[in-house]
Amino acid sequence: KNQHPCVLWFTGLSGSGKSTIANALDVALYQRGYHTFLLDGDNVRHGLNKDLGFSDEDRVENIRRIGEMSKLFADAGLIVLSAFISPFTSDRRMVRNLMPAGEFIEVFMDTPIETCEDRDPKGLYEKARAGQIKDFTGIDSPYEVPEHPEVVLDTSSQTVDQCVEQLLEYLLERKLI
Ligand code: GGZ
Repeated sequence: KNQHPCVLWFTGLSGSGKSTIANALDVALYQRGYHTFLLDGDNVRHGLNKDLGFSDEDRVENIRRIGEMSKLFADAGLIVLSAFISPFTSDRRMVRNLMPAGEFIEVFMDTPIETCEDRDPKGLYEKARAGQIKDFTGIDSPYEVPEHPEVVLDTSSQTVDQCVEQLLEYLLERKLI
């Protein structure tokens, strides 16, 4: 199956649906015969980046390494799906600039923080509110909203299937798949 390498960069708050949508898109692309690679906290923060925490400095280094790694997998010809909060505009721009024009697709998960906090699948918002976790994104650590994302999704008003459909349409329109 013909495909053009690219990086789909999912950014948004904890609980905004980044991993869920990236995983669902990964499955949808696989079923259509495309070759993909998914990077998320589960396979990166527990391995390569387990020396990093959640200070601003460590987040910058986290995203720098993931950006370089995403580029390597794209160089291998894959459609790369990277799902990290990536709260800083400057870091997202740095990764964008690693890639040829049109091959970095910023996917902003614009799910309201109230929804993310209601979901709170790991109870992290509750702990952050109680002061048991410091530097939690959206509570006492910033999230800089993307200014020109290629795709905007909101999992409080769109189903997983609708989000996947929107992403597939984007990839088809741009002739990446
Ligand atoms: C934000 C945190 C924190 C703090 C632990 N702030 O929802 P999750 O649990 O499964 O995903 C979050 C993940 C964020 O890691 P990233 O590598 O995506 O962050 S960044 O891009 O900012 O480097 C959350 C969990 O780690 N987590 N502590 N203080 N999220």
